[in-house]
Amino acid sequence: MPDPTAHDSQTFIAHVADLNEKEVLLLVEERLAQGENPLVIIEDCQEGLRQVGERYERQEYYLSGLIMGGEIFREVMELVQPIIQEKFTGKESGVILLGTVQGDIHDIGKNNLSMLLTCYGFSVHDLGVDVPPAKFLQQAEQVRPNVIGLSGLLTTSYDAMKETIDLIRGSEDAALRTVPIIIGGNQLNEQVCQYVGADYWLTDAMSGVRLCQKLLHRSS
Ligand code: B12
Repeated sequence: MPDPTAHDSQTFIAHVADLNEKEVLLLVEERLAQGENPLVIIEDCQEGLRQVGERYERQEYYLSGLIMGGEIFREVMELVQPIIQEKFTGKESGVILLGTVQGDIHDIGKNNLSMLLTCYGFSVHDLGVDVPPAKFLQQAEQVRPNVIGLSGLLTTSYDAMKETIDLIRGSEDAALRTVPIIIGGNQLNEQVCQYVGADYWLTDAMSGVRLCQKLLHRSS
């Protein structure tokens, strides 16, 4: 049977890719009013931004297009966040250390993950963007997280991820030598995961929440 929301999704994604801010926000309001899952709206927005990125690569958009895309996503998040906070709750008790690696300032996806983890009850230490490997290590030693999440969207971020993970794995603190490390970002794959020495790689935030839940229940 055809999915009745498929048409809405396609129109919405096209408006995000075309950077039609007004239409995007109107459609978000409509979709929320129809009771649609806010996570699906975020997924569609992510796909729209992926297409913005492709247009930038083809030189159909300039840097301003990426900036505008980011701004539209921020505005969409303002609309969906209250509903997510109401709908998705939990009583998890683990500590997650999170940050975007050195040289990379993309934080929309990381912030999204941070918000979802917080909704589920995790205690999130978010170090922000452009985080040097030494700062990750120092904070990890201080916070003693159950899971570490590194975000990165640039291909040049892989070396920063590797450096960060090498440093954490070489720590004198035995717990940090085995703490689960997840890398996240749109462009990742198994090869990158192996290259940087992470335990897991993911391309969406909700899977990140589920994985943290699984890892914590396994260790408790
Ligand atoms: C918006 C955007 C920007 C904005 C970022 C604003 C911000 N505050 O983040 C601005 C304008 C600043 C920007 C700058 C640049 N950008 Co940019 N940007 C994008 C764009 C269009 C969307 C990114 C985004 O926010 N997506 C939406 C979010 C929700 O998706 P996400 O980040 O993937 O996150 C999801 C998952 O990946 C996951 N996740 C993310 N992190 C983590 C972490 C963990 C632990 C887990 C579990 C999950 C997880 O959860 C999220 C939600 O489900 C992408 C295109 C794309 N394909 O993604 C290009 C893109 C990433 N940018 C790119 C480039 C080239 C740049 C610049 C170098 C441009 C320039 N010439 O200056 C600079 C780099 C600046 C820097 N040093 O970091 C390229 C990278 C190419 C490459 N191979 O390296 C891309 C792919 C565009 C393209 N196709 O060419 N960019």
